[in-house]
Amino acid sequence: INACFYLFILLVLSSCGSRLPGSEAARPNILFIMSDDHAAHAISAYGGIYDEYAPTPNIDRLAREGVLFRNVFCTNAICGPSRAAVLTGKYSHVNGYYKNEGGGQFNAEQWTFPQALQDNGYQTALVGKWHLGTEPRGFDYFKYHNNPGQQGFYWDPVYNENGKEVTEEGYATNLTTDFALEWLTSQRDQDQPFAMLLQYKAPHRNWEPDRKYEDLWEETEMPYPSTFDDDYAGREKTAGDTDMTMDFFNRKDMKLTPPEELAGRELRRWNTYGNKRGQNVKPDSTMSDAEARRWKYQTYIKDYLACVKSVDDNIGRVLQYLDENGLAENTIVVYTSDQGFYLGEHGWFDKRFIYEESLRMPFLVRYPAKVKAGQENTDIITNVDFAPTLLEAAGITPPAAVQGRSFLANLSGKTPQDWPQAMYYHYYEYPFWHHVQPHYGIRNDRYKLAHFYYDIDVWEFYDLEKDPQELNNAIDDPANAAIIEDMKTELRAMMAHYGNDRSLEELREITTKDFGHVTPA
Ligand code: SGN
Ligand code: CA
Repeated sequence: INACFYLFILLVLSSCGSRLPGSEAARPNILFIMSDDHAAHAISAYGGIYDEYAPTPNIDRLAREGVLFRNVFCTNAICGPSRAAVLTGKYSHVNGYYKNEGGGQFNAEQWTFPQALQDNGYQTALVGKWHLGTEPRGFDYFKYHNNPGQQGFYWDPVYNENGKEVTEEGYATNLTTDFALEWLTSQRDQDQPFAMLLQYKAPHRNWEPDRKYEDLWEETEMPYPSTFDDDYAGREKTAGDTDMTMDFFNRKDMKLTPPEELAGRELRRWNTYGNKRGQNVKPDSTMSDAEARRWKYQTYIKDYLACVKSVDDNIGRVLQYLDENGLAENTIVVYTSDQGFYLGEHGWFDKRFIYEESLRMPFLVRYPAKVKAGQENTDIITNVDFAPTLLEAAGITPPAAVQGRSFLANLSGKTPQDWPQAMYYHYYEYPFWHHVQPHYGIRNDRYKLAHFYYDIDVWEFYDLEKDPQELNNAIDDPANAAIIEDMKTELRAMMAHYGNDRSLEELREITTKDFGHVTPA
């Protein structure tokens, strides 16, 4: 009887072991899913003009079962810099990775949150897009897109798998998920908590859908955003002078078929260089410019949303895997994207600007063990806050040099009294790609102030309550003078606080400088 009793006690203890606070087993798993260029307004849980055509039921499930964040913003809305900020919890001017083009390589010696998790007993893995040049550190396993430039291929992608180059056959979004699930199933140490970065190439340019989704909306005309025909009045030198309009889609983006006689170098040129400044790719020469513009938008948005559909399907696979393996309860699932994106708003594609569509990152968290389902949060949060938050959930204190702040309490509706009311933004890359002037700025819950400074000197101010689409630069409106003055002061204070109160001359040098290559460690 005694032996039976002890066995019984032992069984009870081991079965509730995973819930004992503070014990090793209670630490949550972390599944950080990040796609590339996925705008919040292309997720049905956020609401947008595409919801009825292209819903995202699996991402929406995270909103239903967790928290949807409305005001998560990117501190520098471009791929590599955003990823570096996420990993280090620090702004570009501190982590050193300012730009993609001429940005050099990420200094992999520096502190990152996956490294901290690994040092603290987590099993760590990275699958999919990395895009930082240097070899990832702090991962027990990695398999990342490794074609030149590390943007990743949609079809038959090349990966670096723990130092070995492999080409895999198939569609990247599906494959990346396969590899993630394989590692979760059979390669990790099941006795330790895991932290996985699952990072999709999709829906990045040039928006190649899976075969089964290629003709999904052939018969449909997708709706146009209300600012599609923006004439940039009052913003001629900023919004009005970019390489982000429909004119800058190339033939490959538009999936045009090359003439049969082309081969070799000619063929490659035809595909890639269809978008010299001002050149207008058209499917046939009889189309008017206005018709061509609409045709291009339709081609673009359908391909983009089809790529998103595969991302959503694959998130469904991952969530099902967690369900079937008893992992859902104690795993923190995050879904986000490296920045937002323009889906025809202001007549654009791409990102970079402090304006809403690219500034906002989708951000959803599900953590059933500790976080109530079905919440929405509107606190102003940025991508440097992710690292400290995930670490706090894992019971790890980040070093003081980390600039972000944990919003773990905010997940349960307990936003600290002194939570920041505004965020600081800074974009540096120019003129490639897309010709967006470097600028910095501040956004609070109602207003936005930005200074574009590279070869222009333009301030912009938007009252998001009166002008949510940011069509009216109200910098000279005397009614705003006092608010603008206050915000300039606050912006300067924030730049000093984060350690970026450099002169314009010094800032311009960052844009001009080719950071070259940091020798991989
Ligand atoms: C490529 C794209 C650009 C895109 C950058 C940055 N050109 O250079 O359109 O802005 O990536 O994207 S492409 O013709 O090669 O597709 S990011 O996601 O890495 O920031
Ligand atoms: Ca991106």
